[in-house]
Amino acid sequence: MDVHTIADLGPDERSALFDRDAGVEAVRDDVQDIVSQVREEGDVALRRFASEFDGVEVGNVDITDAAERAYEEVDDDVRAAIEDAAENIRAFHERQVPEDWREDFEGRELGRRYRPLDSAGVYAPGGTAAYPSSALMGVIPAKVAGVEHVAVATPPAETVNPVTLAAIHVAGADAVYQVGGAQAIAALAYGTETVNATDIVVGPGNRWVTAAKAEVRGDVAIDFLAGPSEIMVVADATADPELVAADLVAQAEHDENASVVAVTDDEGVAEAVAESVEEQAGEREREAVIRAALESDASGVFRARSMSEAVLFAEEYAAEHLSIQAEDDEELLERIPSAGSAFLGPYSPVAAGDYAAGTNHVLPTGGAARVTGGLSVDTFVRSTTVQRLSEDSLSDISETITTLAEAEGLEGHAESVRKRFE
Ligand code: HSO
Ligand code: ZN
Repeated sequence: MDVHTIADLGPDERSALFDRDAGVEAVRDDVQDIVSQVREEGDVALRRFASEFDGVEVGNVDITDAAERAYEEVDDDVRAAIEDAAENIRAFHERQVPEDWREDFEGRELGRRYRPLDSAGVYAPGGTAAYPSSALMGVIPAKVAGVEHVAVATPPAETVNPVTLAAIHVAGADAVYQVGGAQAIAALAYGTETVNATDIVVGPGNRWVTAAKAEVRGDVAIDFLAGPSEIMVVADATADPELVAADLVAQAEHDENASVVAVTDDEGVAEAVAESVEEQAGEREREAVIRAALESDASGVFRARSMSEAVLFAEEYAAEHLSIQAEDDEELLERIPSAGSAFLGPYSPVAAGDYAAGTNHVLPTGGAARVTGGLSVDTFVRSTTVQRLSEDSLSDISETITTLAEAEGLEGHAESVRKRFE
């Protein structure tokens, strides 16, 4: 992995780093076609796509029972790990449940009320990118929020990944369907004979899944359009280069298109991280994927002239995962408002958040952390504002209302207030 100097970066190099996207443009036409076939033909289309894309002749699209069986059948240590992780994820998300409130604002009783969405659809990727952990991350926040009907879609296979199914079961999903790709998103958004339509569709997936979420957005809610995984490590002279490198390699392992970046003001650390990354990459089973990600223009070790320059660089990048390996980590974090999830100190590898710390790993990529956070209980609740005004408190603001209403030419609005005092 190359060491670059921030001050020397040209416009193309900056663009490769800062203009990351999910690459959905290329598949948009195909995805539109898939979505409309699912809307028109329902289950028939789902079975046809399963045969065509997954090479599987699907009988029952609904495999909710199989999830329960998988739970019984997976190895004891795997079942225990799923349960342990689920417990930590549940505890962290329970802390997020918002409470209704009412307060007096000079006689106006105002408040907010929160209620869960009625239903949610969670996509759990399959194939080589089957992540049982992502099933936990999608379903648990929805159930903790109080969503009554949570459905999971996961790609069909001769035997659907039992660990994923067990995780779906532990997370408490109400229905499981074997359907993958863009057709899964369409089914969850619009429903078929078998699949119930849901109010919101969430979860990570490949380009087809992401393009389909862009397509159905508006008809249903979605979380966000997640692209390839990313990490930004901000390190000072006190950082352990081997640990920094290990986190970069771990993230690179996900995807050839992953973007893995470290920034430091220390030349020795920069060189040592770059060296250690090469060494560790060679020791990993997924070396080819890792090397492809490391060699991408969106990855690298970057030398800053100061930690202030490093912080500005990290803020501009707006990483999905921000790791800070530095003495003043809290102070540096304070100066980087844009990040999906922050990992502080030498004992907080990103992998902890990926699986079992309790935080959510479905996070905004491609700079979306500038405007949004990751999946949380908030994703699955709607809020209602509530008001009850007393006679006096309405009288207090009646002039303000009628003056503004008349300025807008809305006499009926003004009259609706005046009538109360006739
Ligand atoms: N780092 C990935 C999540 C994941 N890691 C799943 C392992 N399994 C994106 O946040
Ligand atoms: Zn990961």
